[in-house]
Amino acid sequence: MRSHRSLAAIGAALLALPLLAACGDGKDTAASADSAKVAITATDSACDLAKSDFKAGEVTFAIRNKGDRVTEVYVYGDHNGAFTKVVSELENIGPGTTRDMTVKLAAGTYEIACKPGQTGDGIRKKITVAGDTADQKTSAQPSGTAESAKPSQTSESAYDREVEVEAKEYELKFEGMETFTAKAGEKIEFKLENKGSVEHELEVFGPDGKEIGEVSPVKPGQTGEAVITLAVPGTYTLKCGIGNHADHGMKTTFTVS
Ligand SMILES: [Cu+2]
Repeated sequence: MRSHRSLAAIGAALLALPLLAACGDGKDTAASADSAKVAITATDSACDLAKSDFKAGEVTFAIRNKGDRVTEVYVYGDHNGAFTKVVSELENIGPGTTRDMTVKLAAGTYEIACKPGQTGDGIRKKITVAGDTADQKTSAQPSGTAESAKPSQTSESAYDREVEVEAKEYELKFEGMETFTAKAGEKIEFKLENKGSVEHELEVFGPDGKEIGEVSPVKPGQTGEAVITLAVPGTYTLKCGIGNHADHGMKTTFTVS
């Protein structure tokens, strides 16, 4: 599996390089826009930031994946003394590609994580943001309707922590939930990594049996996520709603206390 994947990644990198070179000569790279961006260079073993001290406000990171594996970059804020609160994230950054992530940072300390292979805690770098917290009114943005209208599907919305779930065949199952528990009221990002060869999804049902959110179908090799608030205590169920996957084992439960 692994060797198959890295071959694919190398293939993608080889394909992407000439394309990138072509783009670089073009008009997209307007000097004015680029100078304001902060470069993050991600490889399979490093996560290099162009700088680590920032002023409060909006920051655009230009993330370059120089590794062989697909990567993702997270900005973590402090949650009860640990850097687990996701402030922003950008996933599925292919080898050889550069993508931008814009994030609004209030004063404080954060960790940037590059995650080669899109799994685990990642390679962490601490950053410091100085300045006024007064101009950081995240909840008072001008007519901020878009985010509040669909909180469960906004990938950039903040949440308390995440859980990684892997979908695999055969036999069909979800991995990663074995020790997962939560406290009522926690807002969790469910992240589904499809390590199989067919599409899977992740539906979450509350203790009353009603669906409270889902990760929409994810293609093989991709990841998808949904932020879901676990409002009440009880036993929750995770299910893949595709075909008869749930009946064949792609179903599990977890407890919220
Ligand atoms: Cu499935």
